[in-house]
Amino acid sequence: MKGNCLALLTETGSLTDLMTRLIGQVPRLSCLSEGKDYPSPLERQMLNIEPRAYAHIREITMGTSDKQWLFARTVIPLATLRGNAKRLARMDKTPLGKILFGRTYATRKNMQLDLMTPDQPSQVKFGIPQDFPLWRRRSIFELASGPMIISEIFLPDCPIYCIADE
Ligand code: VNL
Repeated sequence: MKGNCLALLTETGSLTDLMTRLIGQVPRLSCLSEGKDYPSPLERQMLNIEPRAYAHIREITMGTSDKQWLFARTVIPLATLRGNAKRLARMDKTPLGKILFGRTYATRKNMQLDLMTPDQPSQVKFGIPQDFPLWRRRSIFELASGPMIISEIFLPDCPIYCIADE
C-alpha cells in the first residue's frame, strides 16, 4: 500500500482519486440502490425534510476487486434535485465526486467523524461483528439548489484499520 491510508478519513476531496493512488488502480464502485425512498429520522432532521416525504437515496460500496473498503449513503431532498443537480439522480457506477468535485458548485458545509457504536443496523446489514467499531463520516454539502448529505462508513477491510501492515 502506497502512502498514508489514514488520510482517507480526513480527505475532503475525491476519495476515488485517493484510493486510486493508494491501490495503484481505479477502485470498483457498486451501486446498491438509487431512487426515491424515505430518509431516516436523523437524515430528515439534518435536511429539514417533512415527515413522510420522499428523498433521493443512493447507496454504494467501493473497494478493490475483492475487498470492500467503503459503504456510502447519499440523501438528496427532492427540492435539491433541480437544475444541474438533476444529474446526481442517475449516477449508477459513476462516483458522485465526479460532479461534486468537478466544475460544479458543491461546497462542504461540515464533516463529522465518529466511531459507530456496535449495534447499528448497517453493521448487521454487512455482517460485521458487533464488537468492531467502524469509522463513519457524515458530510453536508450545499449545492446551488439546496443541501444533501453523504454518510460514509469505512468497512473492516479498509486499510485504515491495519496501518501497522503498511
Ligand atoms: C459515492 C459517495 C462515492 C461517497 C464515494 O467515494 C463516496 C457515490 C467514491 O455515491 O458515488 O465517498
